[in-house]
Amino acid sequence: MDYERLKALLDSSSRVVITTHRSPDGDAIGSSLALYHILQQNGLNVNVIIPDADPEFLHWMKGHDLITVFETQKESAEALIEKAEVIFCLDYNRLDRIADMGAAVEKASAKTVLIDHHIDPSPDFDFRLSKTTASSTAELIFEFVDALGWKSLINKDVAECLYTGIMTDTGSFKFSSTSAYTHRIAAHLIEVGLVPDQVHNAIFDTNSFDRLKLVGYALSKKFEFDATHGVSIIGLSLSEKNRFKYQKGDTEGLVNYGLSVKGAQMAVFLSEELHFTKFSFRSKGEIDVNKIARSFFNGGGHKNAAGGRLDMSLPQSIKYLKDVIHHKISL
Ligand SMILES: [Mn+2]
Repeated sequence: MDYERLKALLDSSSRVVITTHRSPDGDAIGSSLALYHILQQNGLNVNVIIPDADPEFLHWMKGHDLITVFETQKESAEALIEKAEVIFCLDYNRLDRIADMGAAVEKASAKTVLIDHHIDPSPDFDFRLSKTTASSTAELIFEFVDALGWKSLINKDVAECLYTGIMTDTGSFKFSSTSAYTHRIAAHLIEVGLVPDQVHNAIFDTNSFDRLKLVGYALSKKFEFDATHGVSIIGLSLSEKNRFKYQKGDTEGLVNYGLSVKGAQMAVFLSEELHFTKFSFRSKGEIDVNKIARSFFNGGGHKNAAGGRLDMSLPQSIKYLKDVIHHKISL
């Protein structure tokens, strides 16, 4: 990342758009809003645009009410993208991953800035801060803000956004991507006024009764463990989700239960939608689910956490998944 050149560009620009990936998670929203507050404090006209709505447990973050949703506010989103001079792309690294919104960004005349920690970034960005070793994009936003000399602008609101990103992407500081630097950032965020348990409660202790029943149902009725291969599979159909009044985010983290079984090396969660099924993969150690998701499930992500999607029903998807596990990969 050429910080000098980027700083000059930001100094001479006024309109900035921040974008992130589809089905935005804590890191996507936390990183976007943190950067939003920092750039706004620098006098820029900033808009955050997300491809589709994010789960309710993220809505408390400061600035959230100003986010534009591409799917439901297409015209205004496209106008903002078209007029932007700089477009930030956070927590994803290929424009084709964000469908229609990616096409709009590609068409725009703005310079693009990638800040991301996923494997294999596309070269089509004007500036890139891409580190696969970073725990989260939020961690990279901190690094970016620090490098530009704006660390003193990180106030409590910004700290809450960054902490949310780091905490959710590290499984509360437990994944192997958590480094000494990750903890140093957390320490700094606490020093500027962040209260960790407040953020933790806002993210994790807001379960609806229906959500917990859905999780209980998934674990007791829809959970298979293949001890031979060390694979956990949990799949929910669309009608099952509807039965428990499914809301976006309700199945977040379910895949981690699969990986917590003794002897599990890989866990897969399948969630059926109207015309396709979404896959979440988690693995331990050397098992590379990014590669598996890329090769067989139209997806990708990180070595130990990835996603994918197939135009199949849940039963077809489970059958296909088992065929891959039994015949196409070695576990
Ligand atoms: Mn992330």
